[in-house]
Amino acid sequence: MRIDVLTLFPEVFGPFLESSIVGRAVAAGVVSVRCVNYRDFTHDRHRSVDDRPFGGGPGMVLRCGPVFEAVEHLRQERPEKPLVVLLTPQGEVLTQALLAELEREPWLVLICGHYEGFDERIRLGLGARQVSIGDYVLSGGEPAAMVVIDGIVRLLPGALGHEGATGDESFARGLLEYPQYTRPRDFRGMGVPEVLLSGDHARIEAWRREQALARTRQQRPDLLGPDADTDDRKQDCGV
Ligand code: 6GU
Repeated sequence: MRIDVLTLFPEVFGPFLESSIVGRAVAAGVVSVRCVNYRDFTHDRHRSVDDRPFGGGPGMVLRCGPVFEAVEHLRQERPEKPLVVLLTPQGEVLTQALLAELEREPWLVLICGHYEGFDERIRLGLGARQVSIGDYVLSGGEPAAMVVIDGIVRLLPGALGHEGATGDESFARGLLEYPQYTRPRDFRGMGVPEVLLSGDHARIEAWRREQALARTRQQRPDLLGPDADTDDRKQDCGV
């Protein structure tokens, strides 16, 4: 998979792209990520990427020119069309389902915004999909682009090293994860649930399902939907 990131701050992606799962996937050629500074596609003396909004009001708006030219520059390199994603708090909120959809794209161009927003013609003219990472406002789209890249890369075949692991995650099934323990059995007086030491796989499986559901009910009842307490719904969740 190929991901191009259009950003005014390419330097903030360095350590992120070199570390952990993402770093390994990049090194292994599972994904290729390139950062392009769209300020390089300005033609004025001040290299300006923003301007005041028509109609007045506070803040500045990202101009069309540099962003269009940067995307056109990238598109010259390949015959296919990339999926263009604008990172903006106005977008569709990112979920595991959306990550799974994006993972199937061979080529993504992620555009990080700044200032008060994008000129609307960027979205319209580039046919871009808008994505937000949650209901809060960041000063720029770069952290959101890293969230999207991390979430996609770990789904790519060959990225995690233990295939099949991601499909089994409880988020993929609409539930939070069950509690996990590792050695030692006693840590400062805190023990481990007996069932996990029992070696009884059926009991362990049942306990984990029960814990995942109880946790989801307590922390994120919204994931269970409005009928969370009915037996039907429990069956839908696979518990
Ligand atoms: Cl994608 N960008 C910005 N600037 N703020 C956000 C966001 C994106 N998602 C949530 N807040």
